[in-house]
Amino acid sequence: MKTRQKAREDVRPKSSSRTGHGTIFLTFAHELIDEYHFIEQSKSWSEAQQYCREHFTDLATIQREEDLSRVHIPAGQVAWIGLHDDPAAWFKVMTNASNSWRWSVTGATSPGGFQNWNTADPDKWSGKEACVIIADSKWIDILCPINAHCLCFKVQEGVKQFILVSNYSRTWLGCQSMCRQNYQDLAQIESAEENQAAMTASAGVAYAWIGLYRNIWLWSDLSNSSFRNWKLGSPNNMDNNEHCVLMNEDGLMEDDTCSEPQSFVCHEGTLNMIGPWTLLGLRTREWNVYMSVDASAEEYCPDSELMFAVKQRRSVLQTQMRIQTDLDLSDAAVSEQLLKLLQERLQEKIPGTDFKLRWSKAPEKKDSA
Ligand SMILES: [Ca+2]
Ligand SMILES: [Ca+2]
Repeated sequence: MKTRQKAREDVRPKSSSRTGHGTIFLTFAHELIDEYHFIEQSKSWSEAQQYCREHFTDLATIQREEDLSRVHIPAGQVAWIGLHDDPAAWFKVMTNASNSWRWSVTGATSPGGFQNWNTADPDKWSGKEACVIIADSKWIDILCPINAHCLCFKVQEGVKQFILVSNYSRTWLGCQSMCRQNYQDLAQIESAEENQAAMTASAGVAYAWIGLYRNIWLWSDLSNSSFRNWKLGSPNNMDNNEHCVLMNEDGLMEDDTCSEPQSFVCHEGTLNMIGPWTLLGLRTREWNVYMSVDASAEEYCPDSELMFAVKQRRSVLQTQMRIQTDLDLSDAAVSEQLLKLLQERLQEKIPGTDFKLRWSKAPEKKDSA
């Protein structure tokens, strides 16, 4: 705290420039920059997850291709990352996990949990099967881009009706689009009676798409990153037992057996923030802007960069900054211009972050310096 006080004094604006300054609060949210840590210890995927959650934020999430340059896996080695596809979420069950089965019409799983899987399914064969057909009443997961007949549904006078469109076959997405245009959606089947009706409607064909699908793979920190960088031939779900993802030195991903002991990559959300009373360089002939940051951060590093290091699970952090300026901030045009300048300056100082700035309420004038 002592060093912090010193840092604050060193860069505090001259008293003359503070005369008549108003103080306002600014709330900003921005994406944390992920720092990656390669851990050379042999652990199963779950053990690695636990380790990362204890020591850092979580197993690594890759948000975008640029992140790969900051993950340093030694040559010839592979390491677990946060991507996995736990069968407890989807194997013959309907759960609320985001990698579980859901219906096209609701985007949600069946509240009643009704399912009628074929004995051998869902097996995620080839590591890629994420859409469902009905074949003689049984449900089978297959590859979504395959062409099949479409079993649509609509609700008429409170009764669900299933409609098989004859002489027409498309991929799962193609059928979804056709069903949505002409009926309600691809078939949603939530009880034994409805399954019987769906079977009757599709009796003329060997199999037909129904509305069941899932987003296979889920990040350990529940991030919604859609970034995938599969190695050629991956995923392949060898022996129906590969539900966790390894990455190599080139950032290429493959699925493997979760219990296999491997090195791993953790990530840590880190925020670099400009410290107390740092002049942001917003200096014109007429005015200066200084800002301070409310010290809710866990750690303060009073080095020359005046950096906060914050460990945070969420990827968006909200912080309040106090702005001190002799500008008339009650003037909307002025405050808007200032916001824009601050945004540009922060983006310059902390590249790769996505700042969203907005003004919040102005508290009563208080000289806190
Ligand atoms: Ca299958
Ligand atoms: Ca594999």
